[in-house]
Amino acid sequence: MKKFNNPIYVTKPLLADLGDINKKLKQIWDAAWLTNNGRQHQSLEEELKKLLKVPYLSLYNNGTIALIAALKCLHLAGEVITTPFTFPATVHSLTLCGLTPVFCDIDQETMNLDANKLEELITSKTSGILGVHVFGSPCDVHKIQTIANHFNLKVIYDAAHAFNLEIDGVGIGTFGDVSMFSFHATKLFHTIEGGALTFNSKVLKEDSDLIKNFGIKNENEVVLPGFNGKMNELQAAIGLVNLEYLADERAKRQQIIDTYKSYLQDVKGIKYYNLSPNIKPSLQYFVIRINAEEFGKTRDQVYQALRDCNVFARKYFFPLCSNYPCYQKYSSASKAKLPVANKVVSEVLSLPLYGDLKISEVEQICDILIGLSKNRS
Ligand code: T4K
Repeated sequence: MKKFNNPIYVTKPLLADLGDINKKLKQIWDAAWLTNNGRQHQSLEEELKKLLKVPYLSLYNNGTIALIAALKCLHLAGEVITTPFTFPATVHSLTLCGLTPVFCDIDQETMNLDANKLEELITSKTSGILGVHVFGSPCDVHKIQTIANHFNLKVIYDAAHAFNLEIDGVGIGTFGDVSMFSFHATKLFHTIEGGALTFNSKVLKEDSDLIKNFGIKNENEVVLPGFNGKMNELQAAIGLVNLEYLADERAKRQQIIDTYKSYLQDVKGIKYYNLSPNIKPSLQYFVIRINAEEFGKTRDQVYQALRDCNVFARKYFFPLCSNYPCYQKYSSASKAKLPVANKVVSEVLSLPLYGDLKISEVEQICDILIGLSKNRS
């Protein structure tokens, strides 16, 4: 197997031309306005509203703080049903807001909350459902909403992986009460650190803008307890510049994903999830699932073999949130109640995906994988 001379990471941030960034920096310097809803911030909000096809959007300094703000704006209490198969930020946000996470098992194919298992977890203490469009595969938004309406629950989506995702031409950020997007450096669209909330309700947008600015309404009024969740002008400027690269980055990523798929489609024991044609993909991750019996090697063996070749794939999202020591006390975290999630988390591997990745490098990664499948022990 051919080893790479330099490390290939799971992602590499989009690095815009420094000349373009300097032009934006000059505007910021000229305005002498660095944060607190400046011009760059206002422009980015407008641009993203259009791009994501949402009526209201509020920028944040990172996705986690945005999610915490969303939970606060919705005044949730008691229990919130969520997925164990996600980045720590999702479940920790609930805990940090004094809410009790109730873990629901996931769907075998989409790896999202299994909407068929939600109802049995609803109690008199349940106030909301927090779904994650994991790896940019959308949750069953219609079924979740029907259940939420029936039981009078709020719906929040962690759309950290779902930038630009659309279902039948409808922006993913319009489903549920609030959606959170992450603009971290590792995301296709980024502001280095950053995030946003999207809403259908003007009132929620106003509350969000207050909560991220200490609850300050004007110089004479502080109307609610808030914190500092503001995106600054440099972050917003990076975002505006990066938007100009979005179409090109998406095209390159689509080509990389197509290459992975064409090489791996017939490899026994490797599968990947295909989105249905009515979905515009986020192109954020390319995740394979390894069936150890069919492939002849476990996911961990494949992960190690790739590392030995200088390819740093990631086991997102291992370990499962329900298996963290801080969450084991909850009865919903028991492995017996989450059989699908506990199985899926031992199969997944996120392969390198970023616009700068050369097609020849993708082919080399596929050759390594194919070589592993042939060399069965
Ligand atoms: N909800 C979900 C479902 C999420 O996935 C996330 C974040 C959040 C909520 C929270 O949103 P934020 O508060 O972060 O906005 C990374 C990201 O830091 C994290 O944002 C992301 N999800 C998660 C899936 O991936 P790590 O711990 O894997 O990052 P790290 O530092 O290991 O970076 C991954 C690889 O990227 C490195 O191996 C190399 C490369 N890299 C990374 C950085 C930061 C670079 O080449 N350059 C860089 O500057 O979490």
